[in-house]
Amino acid sequence: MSQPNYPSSYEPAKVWQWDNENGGQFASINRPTAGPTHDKVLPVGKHPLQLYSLATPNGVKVTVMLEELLALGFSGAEYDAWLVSIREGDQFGSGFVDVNPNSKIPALMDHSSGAPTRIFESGAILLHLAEKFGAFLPSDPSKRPECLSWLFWQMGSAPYLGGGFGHFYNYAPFKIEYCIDRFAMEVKRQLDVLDQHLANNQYMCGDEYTVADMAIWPWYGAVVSNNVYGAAEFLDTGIYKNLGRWTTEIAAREAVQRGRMVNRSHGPLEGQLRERHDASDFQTKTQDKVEAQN
Ligand SMILES: N[C@@H](CCC(=O)N[C@@H](CS)C(=O)NCC(=O)O)C(=O)O
Repeated sequence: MSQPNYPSSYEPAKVWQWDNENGGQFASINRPTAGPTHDKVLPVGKHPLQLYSLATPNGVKVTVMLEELLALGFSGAEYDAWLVSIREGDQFGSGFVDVNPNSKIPALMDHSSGAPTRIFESGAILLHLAEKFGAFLPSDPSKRPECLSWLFWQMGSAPYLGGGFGHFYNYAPFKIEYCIDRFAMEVKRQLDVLDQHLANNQYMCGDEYTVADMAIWPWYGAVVSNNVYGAAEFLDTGIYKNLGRWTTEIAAREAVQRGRMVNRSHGPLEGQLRERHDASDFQTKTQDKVEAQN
């Protein structure tokens, strides 16, 4: 066997020091401390639910859920979606930090019951909405734990996909074989977990489409359809046939297609609805139309 390419010139210092120059393309937003960097009041719109987010996989989970709830006829799920530009550092504004002390999208304020309530972490937001509306989470005690298990599986697994594999394969300033090998191995294992499960289940929790699908699809569906990291070939995702079938099936849902557009500020202009304040915005406020008016 050939010897892997392990660079050995780096020796960790006794105590780690923050070198801002060393942060790769996220140097401007990454820092080793928490809390706000500047004062900024968050806008509040007219709907009960105020979402502060961006159309990354973590953000899309929530906009898909809200659009699915609205499609089912839950008018209480009407929402204003405000764009949080994480590359500009909006997540460190004082108002945003008040809603999420962890400074990450998505973050939700629920104004519908008494005092406004904050919810952060996409899993908590999905669960809050599922419980609030009694939808997309089985109530049957023999099914609910399975759904919660997959929901929390996503929360624990995706950081290896995004922060591990995606970072070192796509974003790191140079390729480190050890890191890419380690995380490619783990991601392929996760893809196989999903593929084997979906061989015998239409959705993550059997025949019912739930918050578990909404949490998992934006990440793992995106890898399979080559929408993140450009790694579908490298990971040979075509071999995961059941995962591919599920990915396509979910992508075809109208609410999913709408949810993907909300707070999107990249890609084709007609697919970007940077802010959403009304259902009609999908027809009138996509970025191609906004720019045509200017
Ligand atoms: N576990 C969190 C992860 C959220 C997260 O990592 N959000 C990213 C975008 S996908 C973010 O806001 N990053 C900004 C930063 O790290 O400063 C969740 O599921 O909500």
